[in-house]
Amino acid sequence: MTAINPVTDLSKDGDIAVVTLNSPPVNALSANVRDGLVEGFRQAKADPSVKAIVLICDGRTFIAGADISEFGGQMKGASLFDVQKEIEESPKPVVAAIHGTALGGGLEVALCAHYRVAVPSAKCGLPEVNIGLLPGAGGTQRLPRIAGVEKALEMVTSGQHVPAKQCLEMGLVDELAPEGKLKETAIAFARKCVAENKPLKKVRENNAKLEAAKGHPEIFANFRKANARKFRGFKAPEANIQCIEAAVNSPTFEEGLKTERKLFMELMTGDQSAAQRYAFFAERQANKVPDVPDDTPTIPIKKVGVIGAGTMGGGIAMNFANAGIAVTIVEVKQDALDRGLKVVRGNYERSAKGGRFTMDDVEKRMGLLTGSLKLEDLADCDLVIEAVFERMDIKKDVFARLDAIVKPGAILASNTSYLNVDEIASATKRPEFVIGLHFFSPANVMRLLEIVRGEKTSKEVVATSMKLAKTIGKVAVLVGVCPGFVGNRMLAQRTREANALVLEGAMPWDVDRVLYDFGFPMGPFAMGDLAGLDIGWVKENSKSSTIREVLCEMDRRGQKTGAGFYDYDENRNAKPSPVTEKIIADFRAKQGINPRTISDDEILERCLYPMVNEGAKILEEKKAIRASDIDTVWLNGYGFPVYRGGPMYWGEKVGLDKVLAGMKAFQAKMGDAFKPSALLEKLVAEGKKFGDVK
Ligand code: 3H9
Repeated sequence: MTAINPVTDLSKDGDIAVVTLNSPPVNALSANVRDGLVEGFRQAKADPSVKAIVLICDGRTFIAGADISEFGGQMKGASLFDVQKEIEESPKPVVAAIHGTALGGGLEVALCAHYRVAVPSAKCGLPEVNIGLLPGAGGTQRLPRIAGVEKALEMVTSGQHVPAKQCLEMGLVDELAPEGKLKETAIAFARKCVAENKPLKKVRENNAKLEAAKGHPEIFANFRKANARKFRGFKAPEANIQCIEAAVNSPTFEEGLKTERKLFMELMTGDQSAAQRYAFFAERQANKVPDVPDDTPTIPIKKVGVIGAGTMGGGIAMNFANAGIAVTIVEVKQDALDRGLKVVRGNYERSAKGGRFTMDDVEKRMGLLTGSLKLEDLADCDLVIEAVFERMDIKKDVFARLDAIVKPGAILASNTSYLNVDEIASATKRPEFVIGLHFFSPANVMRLLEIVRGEKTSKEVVATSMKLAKTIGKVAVLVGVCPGFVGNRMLAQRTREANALVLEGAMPWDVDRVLYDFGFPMGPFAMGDLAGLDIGWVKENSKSSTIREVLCEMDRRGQKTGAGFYDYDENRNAKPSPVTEKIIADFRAKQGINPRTISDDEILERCLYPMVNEGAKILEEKKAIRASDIDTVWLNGYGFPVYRGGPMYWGEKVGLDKVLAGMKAFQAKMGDAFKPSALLEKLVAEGKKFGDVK
């Protein structure tokens, strides 16, 4: 074995050379990796005793892509194209051996090998679109040549990781290796190439699948149309489509590559990709808790209890069953329990019908769920999560009872979205085992989990919760105890301003349109209609004191009643409502408000600047570890457009000085709801950014 450089080795198995990469954590194509590959292949090719070459990776995965952290900086060493040329033009057959994931630049390297062998658990994909990019090393030109135009369009615009078996079917992989036997299988395959004198297949020369799409521009038109909603606001999907179009319509492979290069550079230097790359690293950074090191002991979680079988409780339970963890769901009444389990089954069956898993899997998952009417049945759980009514006295009562029932050493968690976790913990004799696990609705779908660390929560319980979040596929963000935590606390600012704007002269659909155009999936009023305007509304106490109350009193309770802020047709399409308009006009008149014209800019600034300001307060009070954690909350739980990076990132893009000046101007006109946070003032005075806050 020869060490080519610190991350690359060259060894031989008879007449087969093996180039092995070992660059943890994911063998990303950093300068060292690129240099090692070029040199490794040069030496293997120069050795006359070598007849074929295998490229394989150590560690948990094949190459997971270009090194994203290098983007935007000065590139050093060999280029990715140099690497590809060494491989593709090799006069000796090259076999790529894939395990883990071959992603982005990693798959683009593998596509330059003459053959590919993979273990069944491996996955291949071009996920660049998720960081606002396109595959910039020939991926958009080679993939349609091997997988066909339709499949390629789907893969590059979704970024999906395709399982090896499907890759085999579409020709992306030539042979499957038994699990754990990748290296020997790839070497045997290479030997077969030599023995049978197999051709040195170059994907770039294979045009048959492109020919089939030539003269059919409707393939692209239809694809664009079918995905218009999904791609709204994003630049990268369209650029990816244009590259595949170029693969079909360019006279040569090289011409197609030129289009790919041009569009790649446009995206790479653009704002959207910068924001999406930031979001990628922010999400991973959120896993790191400075005073809870990686080696903190964790509590094994084998059995989970969930209290409440409503939408929230059922959704929470599904997360654990999906991960193979047994769950006991406790309800007060049998019919509520039956109803809850029926909804869960219905959700699973829908997923199975959609092809996400088999009916066997439905039964497996349902088999992990046990219903009960007795809290006592939670005694041997390792973690119990309550999702009961959001009232402190009820929560405290449940926790006191749980404390007496559930075995010592088990974690007691609250799904509260707002209440004081320390006060809840005070109802128990084990406050160090109490934590907030704030799931977002629908809990089986939404990726965000706010983990609320109480004053006394132990490090083990924090570490266990963070690890568990990963097991159940959630993006976890650790937050501190304060009303509404990070997400809802900032949302309250936006909600207040959205309502105030309507009182002052805007219409709900004006506010919604501005926020929708900004990139949110829907505005606050459409959202209210969807969720139901009567959440938290009590008929007996209703005094027509807000427009929302008036709407509820008129039985305009949102989509479910066919009317709320908007009117809805039978397909739930929303239309601005003349009834609501009149309600608003009457309400303003009663309050003596003279409506004024409000600009779109004011709507946006009024809704978003106070959120940035509140985020600054959250940082100041150390209720979030870092600004990027706040962004991660908003990107994954509240539909903040990822191509704008999150509210804190966006605030910096706008300019913190501009946000501060805006807040001051609003404060002068409208009072102290707009009082700038001390941190915002300080950062602007010192010319610093949120990232500088330690
Ligand atoms: C590209 O290839 C462009 C080319 O087409 C053209 C170029 C000209 N770079 O996610 P994890 C780090 S664009 C740098 O927690 P998992 C990550 O930050 C790229 N670092 O693990 C984390 O670091 P830390 C296309 C990377 O097992 C650690 O690795 N490829 C990269 O849950 C572990 O990550 C992609 O977009 C990278 N490419 O998931 C794939 N990837 O420990 C992006 C990871 O310090 N990566 N890191 O926090 C992924 O999707 C997942 O990381 C993966 C593993 C599925 C691979």
